[in-house]
Amino acid sequence: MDAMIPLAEEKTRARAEFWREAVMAIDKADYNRIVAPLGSGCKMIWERGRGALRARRPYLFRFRVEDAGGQPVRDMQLYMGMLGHVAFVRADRAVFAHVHPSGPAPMAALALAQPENPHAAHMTRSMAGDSSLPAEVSFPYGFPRPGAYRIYVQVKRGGEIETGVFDARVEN
Ligand SMILES: [Cu+2]
Repeated sequence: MDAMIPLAEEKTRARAEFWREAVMAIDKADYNRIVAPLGSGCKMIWERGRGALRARRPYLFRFRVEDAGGQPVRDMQLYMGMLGHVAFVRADRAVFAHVHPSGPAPMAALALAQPENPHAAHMTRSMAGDSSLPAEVSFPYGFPRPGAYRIYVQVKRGGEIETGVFDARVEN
């Protein structure tokens, strides 16, 4: 029984090390990543453009969802009434911003929001397969201060919520 105690401690320590490394791997920021893997071979591309990101400037963050063959996906769905949701989180958690897409809602979204629309049934049927929602979503945002940020972009496709994760270094 006594011999079991150090062994158990050792195992606990090994497990703690493992989790610490796993968390560090996830937490490690990659400021060059503009392609985030999604399910079933699809990917989300951050159309970041060149140039540094600076604090207190307005930006439009654009993300495109492609299938395994590099084509825009055709099965985007509204998620809680939106084409997407994004969270900008500063590494020290001092900033957390939940942002929604800008601009007018796409036509399909408007049609679905009005049940009395005579085309609603038709629209619903067409959305099951080839949705007419765009495979690109953009969000207006300005970082309030410099620092390291992580960007979580959520979209819905084929009934599944998918999240693309990106990192941004914001300069003064
Ligand atoms: Cu939202």
